[in-house]
Amino acid sequence: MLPRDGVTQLPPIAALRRDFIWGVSTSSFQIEGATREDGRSPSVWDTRGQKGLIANHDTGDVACDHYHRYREDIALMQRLGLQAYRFSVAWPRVLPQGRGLPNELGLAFYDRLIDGILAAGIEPWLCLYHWDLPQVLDDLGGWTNRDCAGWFADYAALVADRYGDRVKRFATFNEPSIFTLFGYGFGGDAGDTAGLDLLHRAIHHVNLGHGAAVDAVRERVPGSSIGCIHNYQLCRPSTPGDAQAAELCDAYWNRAFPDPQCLGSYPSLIQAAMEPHMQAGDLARIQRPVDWIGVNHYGPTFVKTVPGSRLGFATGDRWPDIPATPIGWPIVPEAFRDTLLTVAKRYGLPVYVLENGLGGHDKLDQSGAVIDNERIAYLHDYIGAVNDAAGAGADIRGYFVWSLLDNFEWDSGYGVRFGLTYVDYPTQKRIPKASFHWYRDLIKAAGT
Ligand code: IFM
Repeated sequence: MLPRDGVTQLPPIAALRRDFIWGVSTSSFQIEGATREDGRSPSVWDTRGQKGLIANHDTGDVACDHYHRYREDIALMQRLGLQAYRFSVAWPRVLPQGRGLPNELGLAFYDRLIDGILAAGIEPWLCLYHWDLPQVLDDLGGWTNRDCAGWFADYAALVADRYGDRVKRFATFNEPSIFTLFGYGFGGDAGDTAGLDLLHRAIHHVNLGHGAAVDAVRERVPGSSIGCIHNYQLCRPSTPGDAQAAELCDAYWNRAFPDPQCLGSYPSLIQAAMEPHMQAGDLARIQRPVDWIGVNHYGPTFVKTVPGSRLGFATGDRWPDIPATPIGWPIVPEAFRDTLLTVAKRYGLPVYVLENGLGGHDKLDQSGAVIDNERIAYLHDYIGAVNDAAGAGADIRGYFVWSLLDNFEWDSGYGVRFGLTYVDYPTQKRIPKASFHWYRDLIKAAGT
């Protein structure tokens, strides 16, 4: 690790391709706000907020007000010198009933956004689903309902038809294992077969939705480049006795989606559990040709056995002496290198790192600046790990920081900040942090 103060050095990047892409990622619900404007309907995350389930009773109602301030945010991207920007479309904004009649006002927002991104010389990467399922569809069972795969494909077709003249990079899902595991997996008791059933149904239907959306986009967008974005963290047992739990966690967390999507089979540890939900031909429906695999990575997942729980495992303590971010996520750059090598070898696809970053509790100092050296040190070491993996033969083609802005960090609300840019929520003022300038310098030095 680099010293924690006054970090200015850039990481080694000599092993990266000459056409390596530098970007940042965001998602609709986390930044847009305007949740009740222009015909948008509630998503499951609006419902969670209304139920008071988010820390500090936060909601996504305003978030970063990106819906109104997107021009300012594109100017930030330009200042960074980005080559690419990943955002997601809010399904409930463009299809308020989840299916059926499109909402022109919602569609027009993404026209303006995409046109602005392109005018800034930045390539738009469009993710179809970053967790904001329309509530109306959840009321029908959401991903536990097999029909949801078809609803998703129809939504993908609408998006591809509308933006495919300008957008060529499409991701189907962001981190399917996270929203299924945290939505249906963790919690509950052993013997809760109904709960487990919902998890397995959701996993399978998301996979079916992926395959159908790949076809829908491919058919409509000539020259499209399509993938799915996986949260892939090597699973480590918290203690030697947790080895089996770590293996099972790996099957659910890391492999339940890319294995069927890219290799045509479920991991052997969960195969039997998936079978009751599968119909003849499903694996072929899921394994549609993709162009790349997206990896989001933060640190290894430590796993403990939890006897009596629904899955039998949960996230556990990290090993002693492993440093952590301010929100307690382990910092192990070598595990990132190993993850990238594992993914590149296992799936044989070009890899894009589509999220990586550090969450903290950044504050303005007396001069009104945010000197986030800890984030810079983290990014330095993790980008160094990308370089190491590339040097060891992994075909890695791009790296996107999570995130452009501080934003709505799901159940943690606004209390956790991942941005290169500080957002002063009461005024919505954007203040580039030290890491913003550091990343800009890196992109400049890379000169791709
Ligand atoms: O904020 C999230 C993002 O939405 C998905 N990946 C992890 C990030 C940090 O928790």
